[in-house]
Amino acid sequence: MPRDTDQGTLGALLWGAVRRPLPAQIACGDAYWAGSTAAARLDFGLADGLGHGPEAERAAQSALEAFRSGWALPLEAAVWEVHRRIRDTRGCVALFGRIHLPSGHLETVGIGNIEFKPLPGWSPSFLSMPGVLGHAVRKTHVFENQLGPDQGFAAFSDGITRRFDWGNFDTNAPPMDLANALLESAGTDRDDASVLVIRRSTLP
Ligand SMILES: [Mn+2]
Repeated sequence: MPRDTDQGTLGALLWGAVRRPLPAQIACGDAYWAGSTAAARLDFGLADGLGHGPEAERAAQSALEAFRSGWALPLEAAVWEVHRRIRDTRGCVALFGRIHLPSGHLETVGIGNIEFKPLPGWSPSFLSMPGVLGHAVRKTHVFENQLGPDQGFAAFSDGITRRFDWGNFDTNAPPMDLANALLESAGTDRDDASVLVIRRSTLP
C-alpha cells in the first residue's frame, strides 16, 4: 500500500503525518489525526490497533473518531470516553493531545506504547501509562508542557525504531518532510508504522 499522508497548519503550528501498513498488508493498523475542533486549539492523536490488518485498523480509526467527537470534554475525560466507545474493537494504544494557542500550552495523555520524542532543544515531561484502550486502562495522567517557538516533537508507533539520532535528520525541515524521513530511515518492516510531527514556528 502506498503511504498515506496528511499535513496542515493552525496559526504558528505546522504538522505532518504519515502511515503505511506492514509490507504485503492493505489495511494499516496505525492511524493518525490532527485538526482543529475548538477555536485556537490543535487536537491530535496517533493510535496503533492491536495486531495488524482490517480489525486493527478499525480499532485505531474508531479511537480517533471517538477522540474527535469528545472535543468538548476535558482531555482526560475525552480519553476515558474513547476507552468506553471502542470496547467492541480489538483495542489500541494511543497518544492524544491538545495545543492551545497562542500560549502553546500542550496537554498530552498516552496509553501504552506510543513514543513521544521532542525535537532537539526542548525537554517536556511525558510518560505513557500502561494499558490498552477499549480493554484495560487503569490510570490516565495528563502531562502539561509549554510548546515554545521553534519547538516541536514527533509521536510514532512501534513500527518506528525508537533509537534514532536526530543528528541524522534535518529537524528544521517542514514537519511533513521530517515525518517521511523518519518513516524512511527508522521504519521497521515488521509492523505497521506511523509518525506525526508537530512544530511551532518561530513566528509569534
Ligand atoms: Mn505496532
